[in-house]
Amino acid sequence: MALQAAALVPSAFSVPKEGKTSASFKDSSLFGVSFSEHAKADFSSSALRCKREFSQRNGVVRAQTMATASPAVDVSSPQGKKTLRKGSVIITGASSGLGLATAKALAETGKWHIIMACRDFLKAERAAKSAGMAKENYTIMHLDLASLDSVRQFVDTFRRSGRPLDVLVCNAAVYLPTAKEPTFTAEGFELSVGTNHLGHFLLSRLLLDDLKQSDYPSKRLIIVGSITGNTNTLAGNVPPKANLGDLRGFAGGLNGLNSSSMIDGGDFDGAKAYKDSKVCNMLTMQEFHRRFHEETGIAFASLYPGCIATTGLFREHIPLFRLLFPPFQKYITKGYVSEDEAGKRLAQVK
Ligand code: NDP
Ligand code: PMR
Repeated sequence: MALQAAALVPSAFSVPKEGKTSASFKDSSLFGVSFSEHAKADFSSSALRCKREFSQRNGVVRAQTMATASPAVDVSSPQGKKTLRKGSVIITGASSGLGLATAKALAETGKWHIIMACRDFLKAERAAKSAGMAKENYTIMHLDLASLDSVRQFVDTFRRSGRPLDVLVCNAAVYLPTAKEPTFTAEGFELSVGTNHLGHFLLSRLLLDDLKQSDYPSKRLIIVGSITGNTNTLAGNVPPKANLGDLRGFAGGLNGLNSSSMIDGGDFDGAKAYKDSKVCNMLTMQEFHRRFHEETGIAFASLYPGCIATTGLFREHIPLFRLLFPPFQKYITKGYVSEDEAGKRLAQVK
């Protein structure tokens, strides 16, 4: 049965409703497919809990935690009023585009500490500075979503920082529409699905425990989706259309060796791989919400921010596309939004 992206999420922010997904899900795997031993090994939350308990017994974490481990609501303010501590939010891919604009918008409120999870430390530092973000409002931590080891290391580093986690924003992505041949992540998955979906899937799964422990009034996990993955929209019907098929490529490991590099088992198409990865992002939030919302109190959602036609996402596209795409979206589809506006939208739903 073909798994189409139709009617999965509305094109604006929404908390997904339960029970709308037609794919079948199993406990230790996503979409009923065990995608790799690498990923599976770390999905055991009990192992993680052991690790954490171990590191907490070592004074290092405690020492670093002192300043930040205060409860979300502080009742001991001088005026005896209830005050809320700063929220703590991780944003992946905060070194440019939407991620940076969101980080900036949140920093400007003075109510958030932003952990910018980026693959290029220097670029992120420069970006934060040029966005005018005050130093005390952000921390940059290395994360390369194209390596599951890096995802695990990031989670360890984050935990050692002693900061609580109140909101996770999975924003980073790559789009490779002109690639003739597939490229691969460190573990050998096709790069767009590997980065946009599998990297974020592992990150979300590992950080679920941390989010769960947050005492912040609203704890959230947001993934940035895309209208182009929704086949119930005009934009989603521009070929190549997202389609996960019967997941046979996924089942084979997306490695392009003994299996296809595409989820549905077809020939490689970079634009389709991106759209498929966004469908996976949106489905993941629906399924997380169904499985974990009641037990954890975390709100899981995906958001389509509008068409931010000027970002680095289109860096691999042909020059003519990059020239015409912004005016096309501004004046013809009217789907265009600026980076600033999209950042404010995402910051509002954090
Ligand atoms: P950008 O290219 O500006 O931002 C993408 C970010 O992802 C960059 O910071 C990039 O890092 C980071 N990134 C890429 N690969 C990795 C990796 N392996 N590990 C860690 N970080 C990585 O694009 P946008 O701001 O447009 O995209 C942000 C999100 O918005 C994406 O999820 C995209 O799918 C979504 N979106 C965008 C739309 C648009 O019109 N632009 C429309 C709908 C959704 P670096 O700076 O180092 O390259
Ligand atoms: Mg699309 C009718 C509205 C509409 C909207 C809101 C978008 C958003 N697009 C629309 C229509 C069309 N687009 C039409 C009619 C065409 C044919 C001319 C068209 C084409 C097109 C291309 C070639 N559009 C694109 C591409 C891309 O390479 C972009 C893409 O698919 O990236 C994955 C894209 C986009 N159009 C959008 C948005 C938001 C994108 C970027 C999607 C994303 O970043 O996730």
